[in-house]
Amino acid sequence: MLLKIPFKHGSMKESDTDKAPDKIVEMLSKDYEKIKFDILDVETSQDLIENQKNIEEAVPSRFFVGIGGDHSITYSLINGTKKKPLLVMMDAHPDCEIGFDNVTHEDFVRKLVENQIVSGVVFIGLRKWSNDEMNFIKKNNLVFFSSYEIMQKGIKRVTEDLMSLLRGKKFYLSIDIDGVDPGFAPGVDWPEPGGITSRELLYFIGKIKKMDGLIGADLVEINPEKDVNNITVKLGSEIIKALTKH
Ligand SMILES: [Mn+2]
Repeated sequence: MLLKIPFKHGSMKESDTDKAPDKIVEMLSKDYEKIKFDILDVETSQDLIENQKNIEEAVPSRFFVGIGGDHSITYSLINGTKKKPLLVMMDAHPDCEIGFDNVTHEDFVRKLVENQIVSGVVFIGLRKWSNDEMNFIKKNNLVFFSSYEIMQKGIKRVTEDLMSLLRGKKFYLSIDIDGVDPGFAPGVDWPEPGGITSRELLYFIGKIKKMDGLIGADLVEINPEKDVNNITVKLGSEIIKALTKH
């Protein structure tokens, strides 16, 4: 089941990530594989509290994939599962900043940990963080595989290491498209050079998807207005296919 969540007000600057769900679903409908998806349009609101409530209530008990929108929606999606999973997050940034009252795409991971909505966090592909964020990661024993470590060990080895860490656990997979190198995914608001390739990401998802503990997933932060030749939207549609493949 796909949940379209065109919400962008968890972003700290003007953004067009709200246009991504329609673009990705349109791309999927043109795909020669002609896969049929069960799609739910989640009603979004500029009232942040109401918006969170709408997302939480839309979360089904079976496996789902949320399509954002900015990364703040992950907070409500995980809260809506009521399963306190481990969060596995592909991202260039850890999104653990301090200092916002509302849940934003810069601090939602800190809030997920502090409010005990997740049992822990494993970051994949990190390469840009502040001192506050790294202090928080260390203090809370959050695990991370930086993009540098992925280069050194190779995606296969890192995926195997992650899978042994996840065995027997309930987990949720969140994919911020900026975890991928902007050369492969240019349609983002915060490009960070030095990321993994789109091939590495699709390999990673293919392996992780087969694990029993995966309860839900999301794909966020694609900005179609900044895309080049639909590369990022197309990658987004391949990610959705990989996440929903049986
Ligand atoms: Mn993010």
